[in-house]
Amino acid sequence: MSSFELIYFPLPGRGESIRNILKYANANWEETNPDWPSAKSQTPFGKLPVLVETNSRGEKFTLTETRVIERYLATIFNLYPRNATPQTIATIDQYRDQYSDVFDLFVFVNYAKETNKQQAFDDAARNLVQKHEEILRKNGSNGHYFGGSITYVDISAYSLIHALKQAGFGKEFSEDKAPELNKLLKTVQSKL
Ligand SMILES: N[C@@H](CCC(=O)N[C@@H](CS)C(=O)NCC(=O)O)C(=O)O
Repeated sequence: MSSFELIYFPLPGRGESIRNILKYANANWEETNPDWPSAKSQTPFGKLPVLVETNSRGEKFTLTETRVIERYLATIFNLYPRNATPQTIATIDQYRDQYSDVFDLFVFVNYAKETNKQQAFDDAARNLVQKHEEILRKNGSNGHYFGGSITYVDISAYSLIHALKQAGFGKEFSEDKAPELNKLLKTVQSKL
């Protein structure tokens, strides 16, 4: 049985989906908030989050890149559908990656204070909501992206939308504009 250390800043950001996947999977994990930037040179690529897995023999496996970490955890904790085809896996990853476009723009506006990117954020968020509402409706309006149970994209979407709402960037994700996504938020929240 492995244990996990998530190294990240003490804020939702890119770490929240990893936290929630570990939490949902009932993993043995802890979080470390390093001194930054002094700890930067000790990370593999100078960026956070970093995940360190220690297996039962004490061997360590270190991984960085948010979405790669999410997919790795989804693979080992069965958060892809059972017997998923490569096409299903790619489709689920595709839904997840679309959030990155929106989240990167959020980072520019909220942290780098590039306010000229606000319009691009609003447009990307509106576009994502429109497309993803349709995907969720086609799956039966059951609060999941795929089938009738949680896959990791449900948890990632929940975590990222939650982080956007908390930071005051939730306008496009309101109940009236995004009823299906809000159903997903409630579904995931009830299972965490
Ligand atoms: N492509 C990377 C980007 C990671 C990233 O930009 N992390 C930020 C925090 S959210 C960071 O480490 N910033 C501190 C720095 O660059 O010194 C990922 O998705 O994980």
